[in-house]
Amino acid sequence: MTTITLVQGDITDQSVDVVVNAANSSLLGGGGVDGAIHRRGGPAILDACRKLRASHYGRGLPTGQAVATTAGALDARWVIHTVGPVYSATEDRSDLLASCYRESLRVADELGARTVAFPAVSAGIYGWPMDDAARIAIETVRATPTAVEEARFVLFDEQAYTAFADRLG
Ligand code: AR6
Repeated sequence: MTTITLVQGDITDQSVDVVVNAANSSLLGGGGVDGAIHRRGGPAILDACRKLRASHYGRGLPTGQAVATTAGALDARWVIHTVGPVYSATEDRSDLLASCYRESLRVADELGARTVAFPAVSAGIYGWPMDDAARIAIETVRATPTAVEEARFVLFDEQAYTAFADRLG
C-alpha cells in the first residue's frame, strides 16, 4: 500500500528517494518548480538532461512521459522529470496529466525508490485549475500499483495544500 502524504513547502527541501520535476519537453530547465530544482540541485542535473537529450530525446521528452537523472546536490537520489500537459479549456488532456503520475511511479519502481515527492504538475505555468489537478493527481496515485511506500505531494502554497487536502479526504 502506498501512503499519500501532504506537505506545504518547497519540494527542494525534501529528503526523499525521488523528487519529481514538472519539466518541459526540452529538459533544459525553466521557471517554477523546474527552475527551483535546477538551482538547488546544481549543474549535474542539467548535464544529465543534456546527455539524455543527445542519446534519447532529440525531439524532446513527450508530454506524459517521465525520465530519471541524478538529483545532484538535492537531498534525494534521483530527479524524475515529467512533462505535464498545458491546460486546455476545450480539449480534455486529463489522461496526459494522469500519465505523468503513472509514468513517474513506473520509473520510480524501476529505480527501487520507496519515497517520492511530487509537485502539482501542470498547475502553475501550464495553467491547470488546482482543484482538478489535485483530483487527477490523487486518483491516479491511488489507482497505480507500485512498490513506492510514500507518495508525498509537496504543495507550494496554502491554496494548493487545501485543494489536495480536500481531495484526500
Ligand atoms: N516546490 C513545490 N512546488 C512548487 C515550487 C517548489 N519549489 N515552485 C513552484 N511550485 P510549475 P507546470 C508549484 O509552473 O505548471 C516550467 O517553466 C507551483 O506553485 O512549476 O507543470 C517548466 O520548465 C505550482 O503549484 O509547473 C515548464 O515549462 C506547481 O508547482 C512549465 O514551467 C507547478 O507549477 C511547467 O509548468
